[in-house]
Amino acid sequence: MTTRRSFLAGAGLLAAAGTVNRAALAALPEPVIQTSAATAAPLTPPNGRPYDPVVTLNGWTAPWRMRNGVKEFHLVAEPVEREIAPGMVARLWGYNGQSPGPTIEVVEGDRVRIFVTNRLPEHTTIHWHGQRLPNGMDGVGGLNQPQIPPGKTFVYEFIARRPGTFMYHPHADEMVQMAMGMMGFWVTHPREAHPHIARVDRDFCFLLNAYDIEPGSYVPKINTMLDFNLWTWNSRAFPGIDSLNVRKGDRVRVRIGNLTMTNHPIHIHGHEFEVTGTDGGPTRPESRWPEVTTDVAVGQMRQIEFIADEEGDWAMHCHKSHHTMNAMGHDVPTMIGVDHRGLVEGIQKLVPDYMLMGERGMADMGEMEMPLPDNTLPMMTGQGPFGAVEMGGMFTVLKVRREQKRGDYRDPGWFRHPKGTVAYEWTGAALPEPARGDAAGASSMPRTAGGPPVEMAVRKPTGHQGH
Ligand SMILES: [Cu+2]
Repeated sequence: MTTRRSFLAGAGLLAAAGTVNRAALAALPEPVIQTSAATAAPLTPPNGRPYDPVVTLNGWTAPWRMRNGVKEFHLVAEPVEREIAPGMVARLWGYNGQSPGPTIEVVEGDRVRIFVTNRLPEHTTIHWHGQRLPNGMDGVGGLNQPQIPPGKTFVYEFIARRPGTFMYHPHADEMVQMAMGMMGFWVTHPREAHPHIARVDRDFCFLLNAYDIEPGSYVPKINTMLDFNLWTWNSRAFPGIDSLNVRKGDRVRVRIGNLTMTNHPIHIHGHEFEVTGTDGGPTRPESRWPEVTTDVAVGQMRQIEFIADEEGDWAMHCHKSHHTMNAMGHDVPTMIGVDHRGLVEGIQKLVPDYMLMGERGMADMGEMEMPLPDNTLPMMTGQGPFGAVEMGGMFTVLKVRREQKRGDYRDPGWFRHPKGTVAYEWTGAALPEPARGDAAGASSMPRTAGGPPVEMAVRKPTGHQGH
């Protein structure tokens, strides 16, 4: 983590010239700027009430300054560079050097003061999604407060009244500012043992977001409503999303918020979980049931919990298959089963790089070295111990290990499967050839005796007869 001391350089010069009230200068906490997209270690609270801190996937928690019993944070809304995955950087808007901004962690009952400095080229606000707070602190520009003009700093102050899972984002020029990546996570920990909030061994959080960035370019298209091409968790796409590394037997919580324009059914392999909370608060235990997929709708947050009792490398992903792909996946025709022998060779005489995609499915694309424009991710990518992992986008791995130490979040590497526990090739007697071909509709629909062969009449659409 780097602290950009130069941020206040302007004010520092003024101070040196003796023209600034030192008390006023001291009143603004120095913003902490993050330049890396790595997952930071959990931030153990240095003061205030104790709590078990969260881990933000490919993110970090904002440090605070305790001042007369108030937790003071400083968020700087500014243009940032975010590595979406190795090989691609996006020019986004965010907070304190990254998109999303830092996670804010406080304790139920804390008085919180957040300084928000606007370094964007247009005005902004911050809305504290899900919080109980005075109406004038809710951050809807024009409705509850004047917009924060570029260059100005506003102060939000309220008591974190309700423990739970929240997020923050602008409520000013929302379509643009959220399409550009302005958002962050907020966790309010319970102040004491809570009947509906378990203590957990690992507590992860991330936001679902999406971008439309043309291959080879850097800035998202901000008018896109549906046709996004980068489906991300905390502005990272697989294989750029870190794995969730846990110890066998851990009680694991994952908090997820959705700031995209569509729903995401989040699926975990090898375990069942329960939804233990939403942005409305902890769910009552009698309302919970086991799931392996939970849908997180637009503007919703879900907090899921499970015991990680199966060792291995377990996929964790959005179950919409288009959301586990990166850019350029949309305009490809379906070519499965189309016979185009000779065609590619013919075209390659004219266009040496030409290749036809998808003749036998699209799995080849995971391994193919295709010429790509600069600053673009392959459609699906990532290497596993058995070869290419044909995924991109909203995909990562839950790594459950017996030998992972308590509090150790480091990646343990690939799982070493015990002998005889991996799917294997059958090498016994071959099966007979399947009987097919002479029955209409294939073997599951044998043709009944008698009757004429089936014929299909195809009629051209009206208006296109052409003669
Ligand atoms: Cu999805």
